[in-house]
Amino acid sequence: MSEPPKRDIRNHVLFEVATEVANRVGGIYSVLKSKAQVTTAEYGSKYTLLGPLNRASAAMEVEEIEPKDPAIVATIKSMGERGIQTLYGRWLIDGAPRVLLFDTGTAYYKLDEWKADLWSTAGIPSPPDDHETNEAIVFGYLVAWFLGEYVYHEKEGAVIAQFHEWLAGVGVPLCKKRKIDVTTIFTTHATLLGRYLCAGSVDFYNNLQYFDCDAEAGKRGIYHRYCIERAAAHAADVFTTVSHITAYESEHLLKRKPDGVLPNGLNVKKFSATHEFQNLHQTNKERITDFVRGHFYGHNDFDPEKTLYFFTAGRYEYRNKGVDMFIESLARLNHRMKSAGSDMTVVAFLIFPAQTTSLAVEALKGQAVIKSLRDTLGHIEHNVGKKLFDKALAWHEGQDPPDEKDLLTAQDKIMLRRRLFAMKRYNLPPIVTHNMVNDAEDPILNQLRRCQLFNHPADRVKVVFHPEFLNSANPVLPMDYDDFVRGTHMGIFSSYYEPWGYTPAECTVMGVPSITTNLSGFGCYMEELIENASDYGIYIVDRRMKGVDDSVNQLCEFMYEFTRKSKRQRINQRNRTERLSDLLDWKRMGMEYVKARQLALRRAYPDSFAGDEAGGEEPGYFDGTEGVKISRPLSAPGSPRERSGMMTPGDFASLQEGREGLSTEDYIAWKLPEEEEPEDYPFPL
Ligand code: G6P
Ligand code: 1S3
Repeated sequence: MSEPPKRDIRNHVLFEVATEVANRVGGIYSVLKSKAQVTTAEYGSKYTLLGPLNRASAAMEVEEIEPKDPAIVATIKSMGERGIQTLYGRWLIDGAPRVLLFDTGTAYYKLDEWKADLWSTAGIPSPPDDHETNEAIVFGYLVAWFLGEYVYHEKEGAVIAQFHEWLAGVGVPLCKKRKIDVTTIFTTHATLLGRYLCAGSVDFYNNLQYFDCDAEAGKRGIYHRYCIERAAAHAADVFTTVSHITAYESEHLLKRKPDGVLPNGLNVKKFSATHEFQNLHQTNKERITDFVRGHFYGHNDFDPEKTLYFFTAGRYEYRNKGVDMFIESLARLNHRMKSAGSDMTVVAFLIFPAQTTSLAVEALKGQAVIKSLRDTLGHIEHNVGKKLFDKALAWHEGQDPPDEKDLLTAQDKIMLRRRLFAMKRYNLPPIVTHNMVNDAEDPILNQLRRCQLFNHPADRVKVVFHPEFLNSANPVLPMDYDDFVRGTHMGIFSSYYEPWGYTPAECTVMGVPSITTNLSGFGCYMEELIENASDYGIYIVDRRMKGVDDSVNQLCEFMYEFTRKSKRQRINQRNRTERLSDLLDWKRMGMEYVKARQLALRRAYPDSFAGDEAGGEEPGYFDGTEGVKISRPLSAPGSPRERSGMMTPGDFASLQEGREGLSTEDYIAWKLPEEEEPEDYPFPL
C-alpha cells in the first residue's frame, strides 16, 4: 500500500465537537461561546463547530449559510443522500463561527447497527432505554462519518478534531479504530463518576485512588456511559481537562494522566471609561432593591443603604455546588450579626433552576402592592404639584405662602390609607418565589427550614430562593443574569465538586468579589496565581484540609468581615477585583488550547516537525521563528502580584512533547496530605 500523502500542518483545519454548540445546557456552552472570538481570529473559515441539531435553539442562534469549503460541501451532500439532514450556518455570537449541526433523528434508522458496531469494535455496551446514551452514540457515529468523508475529500491540510465531554466522545475511539487521518483531542469538563460520587455522601478527594471505578459506575447504572468517557480519554491523541484538580481526578477515575490543563477563559469586554462598571453596579443594585422592596413589603424595616446583596447560582446540584454549606454559613452569619448588634442586613439570593408549577402568589402580590403604592404616590404627587402651582399663581403679596396641609385632598388621603393597609401582612416574606413541584423534599427549602432562615424581622440575614434562571421578562425579578450579578455585592460558591466554575470567574470580570473553594478549579487557579487573593475580592474557603465545621466557620467569617466594610472599602475592592479580568481573558487562557493543538499535530504528524526539534537547524513552524501565526498571550502581567510570573496556567507544567502526560507532581496545589507529611495524614484509611 502506498503511504498516504503528507498533510500540511501549517494549513490545518479545526473542528470542535460538542453537544452544546448553539444549544445552552451548561458550562460547555459558555466555553465555546466565549472562546469563539479568539478561535475565529486564529482560524477564520478553517474553524467549524460540530454539534447535534436542536431546532428550537438553532432557530434563535444560527443563521443558515451555504458552505464554501468543497470538502464540507461534498460530505454534506453525500450524507444527505443517505438521509442525514444537517444545518450549516453561522452561530450568531461574537466571532460568528461556522457551525455544522446534525439532525440525529434522521440517523436513528442506523442506531441498532451502530450499537452493535460499538460493542464489537470498542467493547462498549449500550442498554436499550438510555436516551442520552443513544443520542451520544448516534451523534458520535455521525461525526466519525463526517470526518472520515471529509479527509477523503480534503487531502492536503491536516485536520484537528477536538471533542468536549463524554456526550461528544464516541467519535474519538471511532476515529482511532477506523484510522481516520485526523488528530484528536478529548477535553473533559468533569468526570461522570466524579459528579455521581460527590453528589452522594462519599469522602471523594481522600479516596480517589481507591475507588473500584467499574464497580462504582455499575452500582450507579452508568457503566456504559463511563466506558464511553474512558474510551475517549484513552483513544485521543491528546487528552486534556479544565483544571489540575480534575486532572488528578481523571488520572484515577479514567486511568489516563491528562496531557495538560486547558482552563476556561472569558470574553472580557472593557469599557472605555474604567469606572463604568461601578456605575452599572449602582443602577443594577437599584433594580434589585426594587424587587426587595416588593418582596419584603410590610417588613421593609431595613435601610437599602445598609443592605448587601449576596448570591449563589448554578446547576441545581445541591451538594456539589456547596449549597448545603452556604445555607449553614448564612445561619451562622445571621446569629453572629444579631449578637454583634450589626445594623447591616444581608439579602442572600439562591438561583438554581428546579421544577416549579408557577410563580408564588405571595411573590407576585409583593411586586403588585409596591407597584400600586408607587402609582398612587405618583398620582398624589401630580395632584399636589398641580394644586401648589395653582395656589402659587393666585398668590398676592401680603398673603401667607400656600400651606402644605391644604395640598392633600381627602380623596388623596383615602387612596394613601388604602395603599398603606394593603401593605399590612400577617405572614413573613416568603423564602421562595415559586411554587415548587416537590416543596416538601426540596433540599434547599429543607435546609433553610432546618436552619430557621424564615425572613423574620429580627433576622439580619434574609433569603430568597429563586428556582428559575433569571431573565428580564420575569414579572417578579425582571433582570438578566449579568445585570443581576453586577448589582450584587458578592457571589458565593462554596462548591464541593467544581472542575472549573464559571460563576466566580464571571463575577471577577464584572468587578464583583466572590467566595469560592480550593476544591474548584477556578479557586485553585487564582490561589496559585495571586499572592493576596482576598485583597482582590477572591476569597477561597479551605474545603480540603479543614473539617466541614471549620470550613463553614471560615465561610461565615469571610461574609461577616465583608459586612463590616465601609462603602468606600467595597468600592475600592471592586476596583481591584475588576483589574483581575485580564488574567481570565481568552486572549491569555486560549494559549493552552493553542498548545494542545500543537501537541496533537506533533503526535499525529511527527515527520512534519523534523526541523523543529531542539537544536534543529531549520526554522520551525511552532518555535516562533517563522513569523507569528498564533496570537500571543498578553505580555503585561495583571496588576496583582503574581506568585511566579507564570503567564498561562499551562506554564505550571503542561503540554510538552516527549512526555506521557502531566506528572502527578505537577498538579497545582493538589497533593494529598500523605504526599507531604505521611505521619500527618488526618483521615483513617
Ligand atoms: C458604585 C457607584 C457609586 C455608589 C457605589 C455603591 O461605586 O459608582 O456611586 O455609591 O457603587 O456601592 P455599594 O457597595 O454601597 O453598593
Ligand atoms: C462543567 O459544568 P458543570 O457546572 O456541570 O463544565 C464547566 C465548563 O468547563 C465547568 O466550569 C464546571 O465546573 C463543570 O461543572
